Amino acid sequence: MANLNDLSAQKIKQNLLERYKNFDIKIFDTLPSTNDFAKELVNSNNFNNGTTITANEQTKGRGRFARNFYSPANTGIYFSTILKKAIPIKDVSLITLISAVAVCKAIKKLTNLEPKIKWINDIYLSNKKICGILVENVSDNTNLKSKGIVVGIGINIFTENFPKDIENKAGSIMCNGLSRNKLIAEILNNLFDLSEDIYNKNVTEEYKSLSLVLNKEISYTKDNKTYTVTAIDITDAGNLVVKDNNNNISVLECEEISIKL
Ligand code: BT5
Repeated sequence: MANLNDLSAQKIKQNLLERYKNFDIKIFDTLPSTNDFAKELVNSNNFNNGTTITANEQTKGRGRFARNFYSPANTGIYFSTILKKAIPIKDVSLITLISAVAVCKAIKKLTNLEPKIKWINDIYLSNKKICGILVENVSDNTNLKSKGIVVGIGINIFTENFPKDIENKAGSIMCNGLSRNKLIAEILNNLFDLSEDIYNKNVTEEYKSLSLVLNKEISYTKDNKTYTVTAIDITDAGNLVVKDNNNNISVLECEEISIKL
């Protein structure tokens, strides 16, 4: 089964573009959460642009809204990289769009598979979730701008036995010979290239072209009421525009949506 190379900072660096070769890549066998570790580094001002924390296993991997991200040893990729950028807090959500595009492009390049994005932060392959992204901001002392943005990415590569509650939803890339080191490097190359200009409208277009939800019926719950609507657009701010049966338009910012696959 798994043809996973051992995680290695040196091998990740070998596959980074020349301009990113000075990134500090830290590898751990096990951590509670690479995002927690990275946020501590930002809080203590102990980081550079591109400082990246990778763990072979996470014991408390996190998703949005304090949900768990299952992160068993050896069969996946769990890492957090820090963008040292001062951007307005309201624009931090754009980094989620960029990260999703970066992951899809890297997987396509190394495996020729074509993953899709389920708005806003999940990557799917063959209708199964293979990756989740958690972007967290640490603000500077003005509280208006970011000091460091932590981009956490978890990808199932050869994970086969998922816990009961996600066994119907989760999947893995399952591509023989895929190197974790190369995939991490390729994602970092894409992510840092794309984050040069977070307002680049081509990224939104690319995100839309990779969308699993556009023009599909989706449902979401708000204030204890469930709505079934059609997803019709994604704005440059990363919001999802939806339309109900009476052609009423609403804009979703971060609600969890579900889609029948
Ligand atoms: C996410 O949240 O999917 C974001 C996950 C980010 C994980 C990375 S790993 C490195 C870094 N360190 C961390 O601690 N986190 C980041 P969300 O959209 O809220 O989805 C969470 C939901 O996905 C769970 O409630 C489950 O239903 C499902 N899930 C959990 N583990 C999964 C897995 N391994 N594969 C697919 N789905 C999973």
